[in-house]
Amino acid sequence: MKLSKKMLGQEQIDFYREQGYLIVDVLSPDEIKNSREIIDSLIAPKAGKNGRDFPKKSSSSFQHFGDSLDEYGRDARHYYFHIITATGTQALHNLLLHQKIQGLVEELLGPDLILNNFSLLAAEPGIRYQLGWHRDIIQIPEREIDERIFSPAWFHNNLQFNLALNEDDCLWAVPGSHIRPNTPDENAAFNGSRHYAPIDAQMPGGIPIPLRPGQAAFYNNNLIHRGYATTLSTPRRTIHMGFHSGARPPTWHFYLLDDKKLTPNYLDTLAPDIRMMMIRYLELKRKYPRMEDTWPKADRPLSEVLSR
Ligand SMILES: O=C(O)CCC(=O)C(=O)O
Repeated sequence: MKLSKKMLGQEQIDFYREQGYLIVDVLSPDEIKNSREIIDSLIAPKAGKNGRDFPKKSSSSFQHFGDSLDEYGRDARHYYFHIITATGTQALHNLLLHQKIQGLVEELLGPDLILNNFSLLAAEPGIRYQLGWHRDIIQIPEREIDERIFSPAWFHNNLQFNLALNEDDCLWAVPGSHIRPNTPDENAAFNGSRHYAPIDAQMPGGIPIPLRPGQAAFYNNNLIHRGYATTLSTPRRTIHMGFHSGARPPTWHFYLLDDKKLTPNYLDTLAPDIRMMMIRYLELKRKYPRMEDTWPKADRPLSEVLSR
């Protein structure tokens, strides 16, 4: 499925390993226009023209539950849609088979990609978006977070990326933080939480990762990162995807995709390649049914989790 030619130089791969993120030009102008039109047909008619037109003020939603497409624009907030099984989104499935995307993810992560997240991040101009600084370890109970997963010894079998269809400067990150535990200053900013820092926390070393239309920021989601914009000036239309390599056991992110929605009726609506992708997901879910087994336990060697 991927291009046979390598797309990344060693310098870019080293940058990704050391800094935890990498920005790459991915989509052509036609692909950007096409995806934007599909998304606008799904959500724009229901949105206010401008953040001030929204009926009520509200901050961002809790991303992991996901919003429903037909609710877009009800509140003055940023929306997070899980779109793989949402009605009417099939026209966007070409992005799941995009050769350059597949090739880049394989070069950064490994072979035999399994999708675990296909979402849309959207908001209108005028919206304030504030998601606290975090690592994507929300699924792990705070007392079970083992800092060995923030080290080069841990192969983090997950990669996620933001693919911007408009200018997007909402993603922020602390480069290099994915392979080391929090510093004392970062712990102070987290203010006692091992999940989310308070919304107004100043995170030392945090930088914006701005994207132009068509660019993707690939990132290791053990990185300390956040979504943040004081006031959006451009509509946010960003595709967000996560993969892991089927060559190794999955991480807790694998369970973000709701397999209960992958019913035989739903699978029948899919093009053959996408159906196969979902069937591979279901097969792996049968092999690794329990999310709680995916993170190391403090009293056990890392190899026990890695060699499952
Ligand atoms: O780009 C964003 O809004 C941040 C997304 C994020 O923090 C996440 O998916 O974990």
